[in-house]
Amino acid sequence: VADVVCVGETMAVLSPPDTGPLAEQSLLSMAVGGAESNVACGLAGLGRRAAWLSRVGDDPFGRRVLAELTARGVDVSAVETDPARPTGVYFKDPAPDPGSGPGHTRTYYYRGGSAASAMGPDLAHHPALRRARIVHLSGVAAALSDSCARLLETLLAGRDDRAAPGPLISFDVNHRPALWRHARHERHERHERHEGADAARTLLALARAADIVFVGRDEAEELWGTARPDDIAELLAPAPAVVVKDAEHGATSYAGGLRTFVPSLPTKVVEPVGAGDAFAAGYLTGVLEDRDERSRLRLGHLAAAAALRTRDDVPVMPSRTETDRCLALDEDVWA
Ligand code: KDG
Repeated sequence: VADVVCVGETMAVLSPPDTGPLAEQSLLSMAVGGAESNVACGLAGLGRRAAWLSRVGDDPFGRRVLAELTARGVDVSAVETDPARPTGVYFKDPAPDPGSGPGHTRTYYYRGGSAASAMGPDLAHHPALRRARIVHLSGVAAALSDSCARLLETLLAGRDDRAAPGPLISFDVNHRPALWRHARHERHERHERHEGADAARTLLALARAADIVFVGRDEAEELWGTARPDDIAELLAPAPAVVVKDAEHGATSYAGGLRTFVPSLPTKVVEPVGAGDAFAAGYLTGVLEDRDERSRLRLGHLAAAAALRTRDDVPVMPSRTETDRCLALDEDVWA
């Protein structure tokens, strides 16, 4: 039985082997990435039992996704293969603008009508979810399709009664403007009203209903016009634990009436994609291990630093000997 079940879409990732612009490449390498399965891989890499629940196409990309996640120790036994829809694919452009340095990777998605976008509210009753200690979701899935948005709503409904039995729901806001633009465009084409595809409103409602919320200070500002971590926590307050991440500065958690800030680790940034997911994996490892807030945030930063140092969406996690050593450090030598 998995400690954490992560639900969302995972794609084949095609990216250039160096940092040149995508338009000038002739060879691309293939890897695997998806916000929620990145978290599952991070958890498995830190020694926790993680499963990924989703759908893939009956194609080489779907097979690659399943093989790679399995190799990283993630349980994919509940994943459904769709004979009619493809696995999503995305491309990375490391140098979208002339002179852009590391940290400016742009992504191009080819995932409309994918097998995972056909997930729907019925999946909320999957037995794997009932047995988990934590179910991890993200705002990416809410933008994929109406049925995926309804799946998230169904999974988060009922959390109004926080004392009700069942897994904790962890939610990473993960705002992807390109996906929301696409969702609005699709509705416009179908002559439907647009409200359901409004990122600010949808992501706020989902985040407030969760038990643990991860949000970047930048995305909170973009979505809700709120940039102060204290104000963001207040906005999301019905959620018992809110973690506001502020890039290279640090992360603040608001939980149990306590506010805890832990600075980020200074790290050379090779590519930022996947750092937020690694952070969530580290923090959730701390939750599963019943550690205090400071240790949860430190585990988050340690995992995120590993992701920042690699070009892959999913890094090799630090060893538990290394994390134990860092958790024991005094405040003044931590960062
Ligand atoms: O957080 C990293 C993810 O963004 C990446 O792996 C791909 O899931 C992905 C997405 O939708 O952007």
